[in-house]
Amino acid sequence: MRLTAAQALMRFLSAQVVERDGESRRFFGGCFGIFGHGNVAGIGQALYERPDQLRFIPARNEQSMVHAAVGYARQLNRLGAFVCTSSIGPGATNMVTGAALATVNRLPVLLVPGDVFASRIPDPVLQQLEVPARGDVSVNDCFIPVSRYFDRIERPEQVIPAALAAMRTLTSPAETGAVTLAFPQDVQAEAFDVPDEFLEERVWHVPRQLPDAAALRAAAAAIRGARRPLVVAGGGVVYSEATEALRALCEQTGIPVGETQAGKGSLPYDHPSNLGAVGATGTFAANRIAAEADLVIGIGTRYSDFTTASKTAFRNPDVSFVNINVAELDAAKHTAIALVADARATLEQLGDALHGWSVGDEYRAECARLAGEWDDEVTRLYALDEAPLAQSAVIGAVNAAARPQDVVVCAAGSMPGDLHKLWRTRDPKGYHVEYGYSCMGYEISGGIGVKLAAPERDVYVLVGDGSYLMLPGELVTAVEQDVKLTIVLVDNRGYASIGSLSRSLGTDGFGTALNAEVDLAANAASLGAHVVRAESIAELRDALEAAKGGAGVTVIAVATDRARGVPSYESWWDVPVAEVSEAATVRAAREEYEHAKLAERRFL
Ligand SMILES: Cc1ncc(C[n+]2csc(CCOP(=O)(O)OP(=O)(O)O)c2C)c(N)n1
Ligand SMILES: [Mg+2]
Repeated sequence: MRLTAAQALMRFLSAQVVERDGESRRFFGGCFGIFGHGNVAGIGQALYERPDQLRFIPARNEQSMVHAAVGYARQLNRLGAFVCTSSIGPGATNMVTGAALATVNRLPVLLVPGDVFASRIPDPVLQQLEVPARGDVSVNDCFIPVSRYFDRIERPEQVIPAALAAMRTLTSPAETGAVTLAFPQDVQAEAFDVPDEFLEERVWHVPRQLPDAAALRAAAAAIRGARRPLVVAGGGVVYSEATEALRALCEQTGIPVGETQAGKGSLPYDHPSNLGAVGATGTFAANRIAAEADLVIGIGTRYSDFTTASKTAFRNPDVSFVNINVAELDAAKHTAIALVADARATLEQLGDALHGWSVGDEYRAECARLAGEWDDEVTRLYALDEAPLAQSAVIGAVNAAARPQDVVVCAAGSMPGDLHKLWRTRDPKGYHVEYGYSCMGYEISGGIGVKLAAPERDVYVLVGDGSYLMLPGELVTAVEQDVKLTIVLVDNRGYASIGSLSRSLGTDGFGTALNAEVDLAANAASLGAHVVRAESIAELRDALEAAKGGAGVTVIAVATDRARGVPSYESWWDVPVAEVSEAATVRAAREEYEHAKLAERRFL
């Protein structure tokens, strides 16, 4: 069949199916896009001609449309994705941040930026970068380090290998992330004879890789020999749908769990084995157990510096690691016994291998007691309700309003750390904080993606004033597409998180306050949201209740107290302090810093 390269790619993408455990679904939920001269006549034409093939959703900013695609993929445990199409030049480079976010978080998105003429005849086309020493470079080369697969489709028939490689990467649990197919604007519109088989439905099986038998035996022996083991549950537990298997293993063995940001929800918050968040934004329960753990079992975790409290969380001099991860890169971290394998399949096998073994009763009781004490602390922080409002009370009100299956979405500022500690997660897909890239501006668009993936869940977006100002424009997309969102805009007049970090480093919050009279709620209203201003917890509760029954986009604006943050609980984060300074505050902070750094480990 004779099709343009763009038509062939879009037809192919709409026919891709993903299957795991015998359940299959169409892989692409649709295509976000903004047209320009680099894609309007190619991909734009293909989508226009066959609107039934792939749902097209016009966006307002290319970065935020990638965030929406990421939100979608994460909500579906990477068994679904969106295509994002942009023009060349700024439209394309606007997607680079989104690509980095997807790749860092190991979440699939397919980016199709336009590219300059392959023929090179009109060079330089509007928005073309000219590199004196290279004819084959365009701004799209910026995608290379942030993509798990990159190709530039220089001839129409090259669509075939590029599309197949893209799908292989996107559906690979170990390799997934951003895939970029840079598509020169002339090639998009050129035709070629497309083999029928290329356009037929194609099923991509997502495997559950089993661990190496010797590594599994070694891991089981290490666990049997441990007295104070701790599971660190990361995003891989959730993506693999291993939460039930984890619960079964914890109940069988008594091993407690600390959760990373992406792994929060691995166990219900009130499970006696759940110590809550671990690391720099961890609970005292998880951090005390981590400090003395003799064996850390990392499951589906990248061990980011927040998880390890910059390698100070695990202080037992004899601590060792067992890692279960589909990615070899992660499995090998901290000189671990590496099980390069699917989390669920491995937990099931470990359950058998640990038959008859459990931790001591004293350790089990100590963990359950700490988990209970932590929950009391959450209750205390939720109950603070004097004005100006504490952020913890806002979290408490949203948590009380949300049903177990509803989803909270957040990404940057002081809110992610507070949510990590305080959100009571009751469903594995109820907590969605993007903290691999912690990208300000992710929140609203990420929320759109979540809602598109899970229309049956209500989505609560918590966004700071700083994050809101970065990318409010996608509110318009939510309004236009009638995507129901409840957005709580937490206005503390500036970058509270970085302000307190700055004060802790001796620099007095320099450059972090918002010093202009601006009305963000009015801004949200002008973009089509239904806006409510809440000045007390009672008003916030009423607004949340009213939003439940309503449709469309509700923005609830609350002013909070910048000075009243949730403390950190027996943890540390490595942020370097100036070695020399005229300020005594900086010198004091440096002294403390040098002392704290002594606790950093290498796990060799
Ligand atoms: C795109 C981007 N730029 C800068 C940062 C660094 N940063 C992290 S949090 C933050 C401030 C966030 O402000 P706000 O959304 O108001 O939340 P608050 O800290 O006040 O809770 C900044 C600047 C970032 N994470 N992302
Ligand atoms: Mg703020």
